[in-house]
Amino acid sequence: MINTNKIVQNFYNSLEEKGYKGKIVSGKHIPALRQGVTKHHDQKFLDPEFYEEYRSYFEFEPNVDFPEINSLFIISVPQPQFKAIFHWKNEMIPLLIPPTYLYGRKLIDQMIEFLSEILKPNGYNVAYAMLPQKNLAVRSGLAEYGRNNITYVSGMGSFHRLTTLYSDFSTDEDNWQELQMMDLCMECSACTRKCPTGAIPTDRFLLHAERCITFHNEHPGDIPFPEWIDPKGHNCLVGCLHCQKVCPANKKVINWIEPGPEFTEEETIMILNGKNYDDLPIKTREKIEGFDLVNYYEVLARNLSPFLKK
Ligand code: B12
Ligand code: SF4
Ligand code: SF4
Repeated sequence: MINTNKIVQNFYNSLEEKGYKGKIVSGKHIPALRQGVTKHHDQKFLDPEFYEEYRSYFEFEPNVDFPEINSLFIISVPQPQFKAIFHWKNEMIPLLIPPTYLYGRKLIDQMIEFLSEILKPNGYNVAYAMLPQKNLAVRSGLAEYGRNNITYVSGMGSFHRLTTLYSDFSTDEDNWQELQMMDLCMECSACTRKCPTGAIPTDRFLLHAERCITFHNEHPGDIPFPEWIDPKGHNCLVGCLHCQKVCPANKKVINWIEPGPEFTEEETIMILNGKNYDDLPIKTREKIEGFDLVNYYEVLARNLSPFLKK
């Protein structure tokens, strides 16, 4: 007879040992997670282009190798910023890469392994879930929303990566609560004021995602930035840190910066000229692969250009 309480306890103990945090939610809430997104679409609160682009990020009727999804495990892992350096015209141009951009796939694999080690010996299965993770994290009580629409986990601020896993493991444990904004936000609007594009609204909670710099600098590299973005607003190689840097809830993590890749002037020129990735020298490719930046290679030329003097 399998003792499910012992398995749940083992999950929480293992999280603590590793410095992670997590929660378990019943699989029955998947339709509510879907509704959390579609209701904003139905009310026309989501930009249509944004909605079309991102709906494929979610799988609300997942295909898994086991008969039933009984539980969702959501795990949060602390994440640093990385500093990339580009040599250009005898100057060093440092550019931050915000938390969660690097080593994403590696972390997902680690999370699958982490949970499998707990559940598999007891005969349960684990699969990667594509669900709206901030909503799930806040519903589960693992995180709270900031006014900037990013989630905050106690002790990690917003510098963490969320991973959700499905399982056929069944337990009475079901953490599900109302959406929650941090108390700190009640008396604060620093992020709203700092956002260079007005993406964080003053008249509603939901972000104007189509105005967020991240939406535009993650787009394929052949799509130029819209003219309404002030070039001075760009602040990262990819993504944007303005609303996280200014946030008092990030005081403890804001200086956590790890060294990222450093590109010689010759390499910077190749990147700016849009050289095909496969035609880059092997040393440059190794550097990009070593930092898990391959998926972002094609946005680098466009994203770098506002920072380099002509
Ligand atoms: C689409 C997407 C984007 C889009 C849109 C962002 C957005 N806010 O929706 C773009 C490209 C702009 C983007 C940007 C960023 N993203 Co993003 N993104 C996603 C993705 C794929 C889905 C997010 C989503 O569900 N959007 C749909 C909207 C409707 O959901 P929501 O934002 O949770 O909105 C809910 C609230 O508004 C709530 N609500 C409505 N009214 C009210 C009122 C109150 C009072 C309250 C409390 C709540 C509330 O209801 C909404 C829906 O349920 C997730 C990965 C995933 N699978 O979850 C990553 C993810 C959310 N992104 C992430 C990150 C890191 C970022 C950036 C910080 C990247 C950067 N710049 O460094 C920025 C942050 C921008 C911002 N201020 O939000 C992380 C979040 C980490 C964290 N700490 O929360 C995720 C989880 C990826 C990951 N695995 O690490 N992202
Ligand atoms: S800057 Fe202020 S309002 Fe914005 S998320 Fe942080 S605490 Fe909340
Ligand atoms: S990531 Fe940048 S552009 Fe997007 S909401 Fe935050 S400050 Fe605004």
